[in-house]
Amino acid sequence: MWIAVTREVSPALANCELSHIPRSPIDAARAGRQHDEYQRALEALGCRLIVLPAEPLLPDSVFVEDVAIVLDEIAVLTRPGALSRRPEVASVATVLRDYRPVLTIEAPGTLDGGDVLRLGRTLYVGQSARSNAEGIAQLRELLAAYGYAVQGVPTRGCLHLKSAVTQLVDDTLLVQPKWLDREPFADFRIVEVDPAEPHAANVLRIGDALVMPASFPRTQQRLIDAGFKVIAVDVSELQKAEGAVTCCSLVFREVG
Ligand code: CIR
Repeated sequence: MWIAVTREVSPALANCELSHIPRSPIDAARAGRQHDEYQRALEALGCRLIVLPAEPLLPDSVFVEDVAIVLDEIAVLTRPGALSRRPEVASVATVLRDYRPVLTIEAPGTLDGGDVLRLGRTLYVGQSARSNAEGIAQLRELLAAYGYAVQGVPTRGCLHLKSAVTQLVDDTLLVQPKWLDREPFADFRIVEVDPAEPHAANVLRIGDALVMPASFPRTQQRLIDAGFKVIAVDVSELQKAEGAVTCCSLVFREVG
């Protein structure tokens, strides 16, 4: 029912891009074991995995979410905001072409998939340091023909829009209120992260389950209390690279 594209952790992970957290030593082998656990969680939730081999020269390449947006009808290859990440796109494109017609964001546009939150037929896109106005305008133009609206959303103090907000269920979002304004999401019910866990807003919804980092027990408890099924995975080494759970996969429906 679901396909999840992932990529093995690069042995060069410690040389990753970092924007909002300090650099600390990263054990790439441990990150790889945690990534395995993450992949097993996705499989247990019914995903068929397509695993790309590690890219020794591309430190951030495990974070495949940033290089494409996959919708039911189409996939859009991004042009990542960080120069070091642009060579990650081609190999993911090769996989996606088997499943969707593929469109591309072109220079001077930049866009990171981590900035794109699809809620129904609207794609909310973070106006972040990674996704520029030209990239967002191109996405709007590409997707209009497929009946999707694209709305830019200001973010502050975080890497991507999905650092600050992800979807829990159709009408409910998990939000870090310090990093974005609620106004664009006024029609949704909001669950806030626990204030002691500022990075906890990034959860990966697969069917009726939520995959989230094990390092946010307070927010996890809030979600359990609200009736959600939560699968917690230890991704601590990937978090040191400013990654979390949505960024490590491209999950989409197997259609046709
Ligand atoms: C970067 O700065 O690009 C990586 N170190 C982390 C990317 C995480 N991506 C995501 O959350 N979508």
